[in-house]
Amino acid sequence: MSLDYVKFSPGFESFMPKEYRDMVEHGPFGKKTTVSQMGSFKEILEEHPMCAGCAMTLFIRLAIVAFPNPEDTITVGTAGCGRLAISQAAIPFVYGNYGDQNGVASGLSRGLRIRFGDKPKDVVVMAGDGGTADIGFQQVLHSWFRKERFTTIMLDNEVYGNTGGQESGMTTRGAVLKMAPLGKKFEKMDMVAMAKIAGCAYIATVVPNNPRRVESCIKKAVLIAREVGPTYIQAYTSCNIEYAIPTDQVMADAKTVEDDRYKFAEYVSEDAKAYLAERYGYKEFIQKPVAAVTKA
Ligand SMILES: Cc1ncc(C[n+]2csc(CCOP(=O)(O)OP(=O)(O)O)c2C)c(N)n1
Ligand code: SF4
Repeated sequence: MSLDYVKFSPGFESFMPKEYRDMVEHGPFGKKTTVSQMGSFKEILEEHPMCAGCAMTLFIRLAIVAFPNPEDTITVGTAGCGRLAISQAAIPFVYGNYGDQNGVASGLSRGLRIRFGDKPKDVVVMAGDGGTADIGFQQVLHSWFRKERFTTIMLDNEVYGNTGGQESGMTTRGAVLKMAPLGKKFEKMDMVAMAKIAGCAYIATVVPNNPRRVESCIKKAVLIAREVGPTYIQAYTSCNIEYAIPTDQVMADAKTVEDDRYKFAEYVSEDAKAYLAERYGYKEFIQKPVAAVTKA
């Protein structure tokens, strides 16, 4: 997509559905909108068929608001709950076989660079923990080792939510689920450590409670992936159905889990810091001049 598509063909404005007119007139395309303005503009994702109170949906909504150039962004997903929401968004979504999202995104990202040259077209993968750490694991890891320049977001609800509660590699040890009644026997996989080993230029762990933080992580990850290297965000997005979290407790649960074992952490490579400072003016990464050492 591009801004050329997000407008009316001459003479057709009055014939377009209201939803479409709202999107053209009040949507975020070509503007700088932030999570703090939510409620005052037409969002790219407004309706979805996911369970009431699902934290994954809130995270996906925040992530899409945070895309630096939504009109030039393509999302890639796979089987799992998340795609039910992502596919409702008014930006392109590519959906392949279960687990092949990072392979698809690799080809897409390379193809877009050949086709559009210097004009950034951002590719963002959003997939569940099963799709990322289990079934798609090999493709995820290899895309990172190959230094494919796109963002991978794991929607980590620590279970196969869409198929009724099987354990995943990201389920914590001992967790009892509908289809893991004896409790998980192995540790939660350390995908952050693997992302570091594989050379991701930006890695963050977040929960959806802090929208500004989510926004900041997504923006950095997408910008860095344009030129520096692969980026990875791991988001705790609880499944209130499979973990029996009352809907009014979903955010409280996220806070407890964040304090306990899902602390916010961010890794930015030195190349990525320099890039964000020089290209996008990130003050926190501007190198301070080293004070001259004077000999006595
Ligand atoms: C090749 C293949 N195997 C199995 C499935 C069935 N399937 C659909 S979603 C899913 C699990 C999804 O779990 P996860 O990736 O953690 O996402 P969540 O639903 O929890 O968001 C499975 C096994 C499938 N669609 N395709
Ligand atoms: S099953 Fe779980 S992850 Fe899937 S939509 Fe429902 S609450 Fe969200």
